[in-house]
Amino acid sequence: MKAAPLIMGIVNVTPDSFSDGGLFLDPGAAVEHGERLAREGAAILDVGGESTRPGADPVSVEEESRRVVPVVEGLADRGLEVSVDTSKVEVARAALDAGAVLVNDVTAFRSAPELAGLVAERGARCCLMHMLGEPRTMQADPRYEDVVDEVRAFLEQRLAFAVSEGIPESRIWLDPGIGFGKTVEHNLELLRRLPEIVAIGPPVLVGTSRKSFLGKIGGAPVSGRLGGTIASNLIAWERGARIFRVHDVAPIADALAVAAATVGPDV
Ligand code: HH2
Repeated sequence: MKAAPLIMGIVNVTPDSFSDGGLFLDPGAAVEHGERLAREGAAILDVGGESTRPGADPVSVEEESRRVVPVVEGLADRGLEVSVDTSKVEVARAALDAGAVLVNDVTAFRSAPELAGLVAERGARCCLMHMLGEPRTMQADPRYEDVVDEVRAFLEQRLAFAVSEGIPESRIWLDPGIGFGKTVEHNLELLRRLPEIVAIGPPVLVGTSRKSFLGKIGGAPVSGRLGGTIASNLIAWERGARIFRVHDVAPIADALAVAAATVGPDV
């Protein structure tokens, strides 16, 4: 039986995120935004202090912690479930201390393998994502023999690593990493053949929200990609994804409720 769709609302505390950079740099504004997303239907709020867009500049541990920790604390204090979008052990530790329950690492513990031990020790959950290369260069000229086979093999290997470090499989989500070292065709192939990723076992998260492949297909600027975001999330639901990382929670919660009522949870 399929589980119900679960929405992860994005709270970017950064000056340079690709679609909402600078909007929620003030901790109070970020907490208020997260509360709004929760009211709109987000089950978990993903707080990030470093942009992963192509070409983004790296951020120091001190700066990332300064951005993220007060926001994690503010949201957790209000009884909301919080995830921290980081690849750094020190930032993750501070965020877990502040009340985060999940570490969303876009490097799947490759940047800092010891992060897996921390997640295990704290009994936290994690999301392991596929990325080809690193954010600075990942969109230069991504190539695969077969993108789905390679992403699946990577996720299986990272899942095995996480489990070997002591994280129970039941606490792990997997993510094909839409837009991370992928052309438009690679992203579409991953969505089309998502059941092959779902077959690995753990719940699958997808993050298509406002991403550039949607603009390349439909011609929409970042501010006009809600339609493409909805379409891609509904396709992903129908093909087995269970967690949806999005900026615009209300319309996507509504769309997913209709999709789930139509095809699921039993189909
Ligand atoms: N996408 C982004 C950031 N983190 N994490 C997961 N698990 N999956 C994703 O697809 C994903 C992610 C990029 O989106 P955004 O946070 O809006 O932008 P930026 O990285 O520029 O802050």
